[in-house]
Amino acid sequence: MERRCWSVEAGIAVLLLLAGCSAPAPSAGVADPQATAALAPGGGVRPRLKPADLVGFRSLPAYSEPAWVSQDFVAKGRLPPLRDRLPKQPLVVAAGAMPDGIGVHGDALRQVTGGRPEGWNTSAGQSQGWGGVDIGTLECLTRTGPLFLVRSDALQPLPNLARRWTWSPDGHQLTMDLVEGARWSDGHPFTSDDVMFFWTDNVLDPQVSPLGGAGPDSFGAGTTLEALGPYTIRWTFRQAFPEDVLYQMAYGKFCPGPAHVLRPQHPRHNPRNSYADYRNAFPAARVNFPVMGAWVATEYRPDDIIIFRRNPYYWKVDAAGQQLPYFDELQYRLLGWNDRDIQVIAGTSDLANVEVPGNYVEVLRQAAKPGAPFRIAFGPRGAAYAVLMNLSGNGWGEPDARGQQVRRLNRTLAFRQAVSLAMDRQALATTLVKGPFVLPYAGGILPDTPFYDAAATVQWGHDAARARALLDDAGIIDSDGSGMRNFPGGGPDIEIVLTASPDTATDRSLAEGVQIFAREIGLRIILRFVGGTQRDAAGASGQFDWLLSRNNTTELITVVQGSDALAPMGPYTHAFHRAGPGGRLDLLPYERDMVAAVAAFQDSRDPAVRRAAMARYQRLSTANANSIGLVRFPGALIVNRRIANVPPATPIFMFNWAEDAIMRERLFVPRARQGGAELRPRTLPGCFDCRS
Ligand code: BQZ
Repeated sequence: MERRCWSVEAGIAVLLLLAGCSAPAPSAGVADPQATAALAPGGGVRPRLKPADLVGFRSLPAYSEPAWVSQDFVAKGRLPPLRDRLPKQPLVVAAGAMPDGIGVHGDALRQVTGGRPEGWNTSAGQSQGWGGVDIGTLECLTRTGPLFLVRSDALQPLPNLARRWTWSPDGHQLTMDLVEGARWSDGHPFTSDDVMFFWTDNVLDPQVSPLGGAGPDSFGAGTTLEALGPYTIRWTFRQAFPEDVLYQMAYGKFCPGPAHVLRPQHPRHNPRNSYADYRNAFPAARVNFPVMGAWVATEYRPDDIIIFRRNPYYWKVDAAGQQLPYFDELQYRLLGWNDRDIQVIAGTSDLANVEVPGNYVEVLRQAAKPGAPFRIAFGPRGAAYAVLMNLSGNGWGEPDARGQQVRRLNRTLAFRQAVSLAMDRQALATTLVKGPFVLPYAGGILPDTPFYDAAATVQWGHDAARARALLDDAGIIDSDGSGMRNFPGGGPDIEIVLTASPDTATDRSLAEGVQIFAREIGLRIILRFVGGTQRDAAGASGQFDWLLSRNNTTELITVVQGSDALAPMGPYTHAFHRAGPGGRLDLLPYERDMVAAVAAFQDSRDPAVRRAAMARYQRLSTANANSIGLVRFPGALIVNRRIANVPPATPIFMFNWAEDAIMRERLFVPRARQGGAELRPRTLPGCFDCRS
């Protein structure tokens, strides 16, 4: 799958060249990562690896850890020897895929997030503050972030907590072997009990909604899961060979939490607790919460910082047997999203996804300065904004009378088409940043995916006059002379609430732009700005008329991962059309056809059939203005130049965010450049529940 990064962005390349920051000169000791990857013509990365070139499982003759761990902990009997902390066959991160080769232990990876941790119980939906915080602590059955490096003919999720899997001859059962001997960061064994607790008491429990939105239908309607032993699980599917389900078992959807800590708080096992008690039982202040990830939160200062220290039981090593991660410490300063870019520019942070177009020119200008502490690489246009109209007509989100009238409009084809025609996407793009970064977005799957079909994509363009005519013909008129259109049947002036996040300039500017262009066709839009998790909650519970949404999930850019979110495949899977209180989905005819197209895609293993199914989906989605696409743009990863092993031109978002795609456990700082960044040197996580 050739990823088109730069050719289209010739303009950007020109700008980069103008800014003279195509590839800042590498500093001593750090190989120029650009030089170590086969670049596709026109820049970007030519995926040339197979999954086995990235990770594998085997035992090695010898293992090693940072010397201070052996001296201060193992030698003093405070920790078992490394070999007893590792699985029989640990996950080995292959050297061949390490741009700068085998690394060295030490130092701190410094990051910033604009989010705030709610707590550690992601199984019950708590966010850890985004920005890659949870990606650093969670591990999932499979892994997909690094797949941007994998050849399309070898594309499949990487093994992770599930180290291998086999399909039954009829394809209705998938047996998975878990990593035998892996342990949580408190030393407790990881087994199928953790997987089954996550499945039974979280994914399947209607009172729990795990972070990432996994639900009973996320793995195919009617799917069951059982444990065959402490290290073997078996899935049973109605459909034969639903191979894409392996993508669903990666980050966001199947990252089990520690059952030995969570179960005692779950109402099914502790009747004294309510579901709210269960969700909130592990606030951010309760540090040392057991994880399977590379780092454990050991210190939390609200609105200031979360300090993480290396997980002494981390079950991954490099090809030389060094226990990963290389970094002994991970720091997350709790600031604003804009600070994330600024801190990397200033050299006081190491990594950021530059995703606010308004910052691009300044970041490029800074990157071009001689001695700039960071390097920059733009990826494909994986970010896109759209207006999602709530399409439920039977009560999802319990709308009031006005809200119900808005739903009726949203479910009217002419109304959606008119709103789409009213949007001047080029003007919206230019308000975000001048230059060729931001392009109009038609809605549907993104042009940078291999399943994109331009001929099947209906571009609505900008035509306010035609939009007004469509509304007039549909009887959506100004019936009281107020100058604004009224709800049909002589109702009051139409008022529609657009829910958006105040977190970035992009969200604010696009929301205001939508309001202006809607007014031009006589529609009054009221803006409601609600922050990160609140906005996510409004979205998940259907309490919105219209939602301004950035594609934070992978289905529009990969299709294979999260395809269940492309259309309302189940009563509770879709972002803007879920079942009402009765549990029934009131699909519109074109939605039923979209569901059929996605099902045809999921059910087939034939590339031609899958491409045709996606073309049908794309035509239905864009012709019916299923979502009102606005703009799409590339993001850029900026990395401090002291950091080694970052693959060149890593997309900030594709199969997962860059924080996963770059495999942070294998990032390192060459010995000669280490020093002084750690806040809690030579310390390890403490016990979680010292009281018990
Ligand atoms: C990346 C990401 C890692 C969530 C979040 C945030 C939440 C959404 C989305 C992105 C942030 C960063 O995105 O913007 O660059 O670091 O965290 O998780 O937007 O509000 O709910 O889906 O991932």
